[in-house]
Amino acid sequence: MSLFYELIQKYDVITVFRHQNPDPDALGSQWGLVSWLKETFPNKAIYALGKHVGVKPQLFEAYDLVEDSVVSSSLAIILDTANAARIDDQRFSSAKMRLKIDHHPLGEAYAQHQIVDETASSTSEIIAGLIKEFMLDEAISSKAAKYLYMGILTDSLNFSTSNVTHSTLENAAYLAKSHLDLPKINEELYLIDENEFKFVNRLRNLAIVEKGLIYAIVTKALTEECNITPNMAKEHVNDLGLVREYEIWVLFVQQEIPNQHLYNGSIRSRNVTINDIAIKYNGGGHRLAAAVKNLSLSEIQSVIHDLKGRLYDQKIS
Ligand SMILES: [Mn+2]
Repeated sequence: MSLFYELIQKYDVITVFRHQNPDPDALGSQWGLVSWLKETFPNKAIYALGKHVGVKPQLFEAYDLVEDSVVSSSLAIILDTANAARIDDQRFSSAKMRLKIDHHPLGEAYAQHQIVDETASSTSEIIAGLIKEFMLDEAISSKAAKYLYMGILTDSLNFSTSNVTHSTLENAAYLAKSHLDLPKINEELYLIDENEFKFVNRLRNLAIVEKGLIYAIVTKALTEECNITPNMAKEHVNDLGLVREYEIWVLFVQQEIPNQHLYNGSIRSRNVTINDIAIKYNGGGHRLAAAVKNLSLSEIQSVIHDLKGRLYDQKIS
């Protein structure tokens, strides 16, 4: 019996957590797992936790309000989160038993059990694989499958990142068995509105290019002017990554915290490792896709300096 199945069997109350500022992989793996658990184990109490609103909240359900006593009696499954501090709802630590399921490297062991596959392109892919095995390839509901498929599609940038493997495609193919409307899912995820279109045009114009690196600093004034949130702005980092000459692309977005002027950043790279640099600036992530947090403008300049140094080292080695 697999660890996943064994733990689920054992607990009648299951709480499912994911990271703060959730992206579609965090939300897709959470809602995919929660929906499937509810359908498969109707006698168990299953809850989705975490109050942070992510991008495209309309594509997911509203979180559950859960009493402390429920959390402490539960099996907590924490998804897509490398370190404990980033879990959206710190009550996970009071759970009777904890299981971490993740694909981030260099993670922290905050649960008694973990299923971590650093080679997986998304957490949704890992969940789909676990469900596929449990279901012996029988299709699941289209509702659960759609959530997981959205997570796989977005974290793998439409099956284009270097960690996409035969198993990514097999798990996605398994989900597609549930009669998914694939073009509609793409529209729901990727069509942008006029405000975002206006923002992307501004972004391209304000970006600064230095050798093989392109970066943009997006102020609160700009997101307000374009009528979009900092989280929506952040999603456009890859609009800077389509140019052959730019090997690293970075988007810094000023946060909405009153009386503070700090920026969060998303760093992407085609080949050169960047997550070790991100760790130095309140961040972390995958080898080629990482994030940094709470930076001043002068710290931003030192991130850029470090990244340029990395590109330079690579060229001379
Ligand atoms: Mn992920």
